[in-house]
Amino acid sequence: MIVLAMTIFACTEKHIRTISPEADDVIDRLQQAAGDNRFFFGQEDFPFYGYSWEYEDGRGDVKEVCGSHPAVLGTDLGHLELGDDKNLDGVPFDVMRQAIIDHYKAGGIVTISWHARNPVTSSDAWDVSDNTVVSSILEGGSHHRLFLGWLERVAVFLESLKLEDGTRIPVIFRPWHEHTGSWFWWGRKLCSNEEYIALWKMTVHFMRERSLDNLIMAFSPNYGGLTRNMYMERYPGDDYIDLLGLDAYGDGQEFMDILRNELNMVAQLGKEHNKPIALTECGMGGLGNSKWFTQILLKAVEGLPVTYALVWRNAPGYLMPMHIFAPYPGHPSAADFIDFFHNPRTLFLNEI
Ligand code: BMA
Repeated sequence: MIVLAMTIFACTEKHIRTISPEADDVIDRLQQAAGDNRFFFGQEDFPFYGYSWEYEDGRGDVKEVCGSHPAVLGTDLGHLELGDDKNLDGVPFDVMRQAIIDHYKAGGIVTISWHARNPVTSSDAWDVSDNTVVSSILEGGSHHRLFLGWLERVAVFLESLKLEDGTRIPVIFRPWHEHTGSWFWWGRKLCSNEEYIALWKMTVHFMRERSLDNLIMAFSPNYGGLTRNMYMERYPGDDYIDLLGLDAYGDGQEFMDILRNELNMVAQLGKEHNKPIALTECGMGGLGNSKWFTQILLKAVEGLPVTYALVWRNAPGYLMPMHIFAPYPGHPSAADFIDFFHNPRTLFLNEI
């Protein structure tokens, strides 16, 4: 009773957390995997392009290496806020919607991030030249109205992710990520703790007012020098967050030791708050270590209840030759990746 009274006190009725059975099922599947000492493998943008191809139905670098697509499809809404028909990496939103539907129908899990442009300077998400951006989009701020229009476009897209029978596809939605760093306009040095939390609450309330109960909200600080206090000081609260994440890029023993330490801390928090935990982004840019998957990633999560690990995108080589996070056929780490695929702990699309 006390808990219920506090929840109602914390938000108005239309803002109360409701979650669809399908979204609840995803949370259960995540927890179940961790309980079985397994985790889902994911990659950003894997159905859209790879190192040497773009937009060819059914293709995927990971699939061409090990025979299965990743279990988790990650993608990004950046530029949707502008009303564009393609995202910041050139993915048409119509193609994205169809890929999300197909992936969900095949049994996969979907996660979406949002590299929103800077609403004050009109530059990109990485424009950190102005530290009043978050305050100016909050209620009463000069750009609040503009920003509500951006949230509206995001809500319309998320609402459009449904099956023929109208069932909404559950999505692990991960806005305002890596806020413990200061490289996005919502980062640590760019706004106060209170402003950051208000941004989250405004985002979640907006989606709840649109009755979007298919969202599993993910919190994902960046790894490195994180104390428990730093992880939690901008936490919007258990009523706003459904999954505790960590973004971590790197290689080598020191990276692995720090990562294990911080994942341990996140695991402890996950237990205390009863939330699944995940490596919401990870990888080694350029994949220069041909054993990264078995010697770094597998070892970093060993014995920890990490529910999924998502590596970043394999950008087309002619655009960004070093922007590779999973092998393609012929890549030096392909053999190691096949071992990773066969490891009983990893879950790919063909196993679910
Ligand atoms: C970054 C890079 C960028 C990309 C962005 C959003 O880490 O991959 O090239 O635009 O993510 O996907």
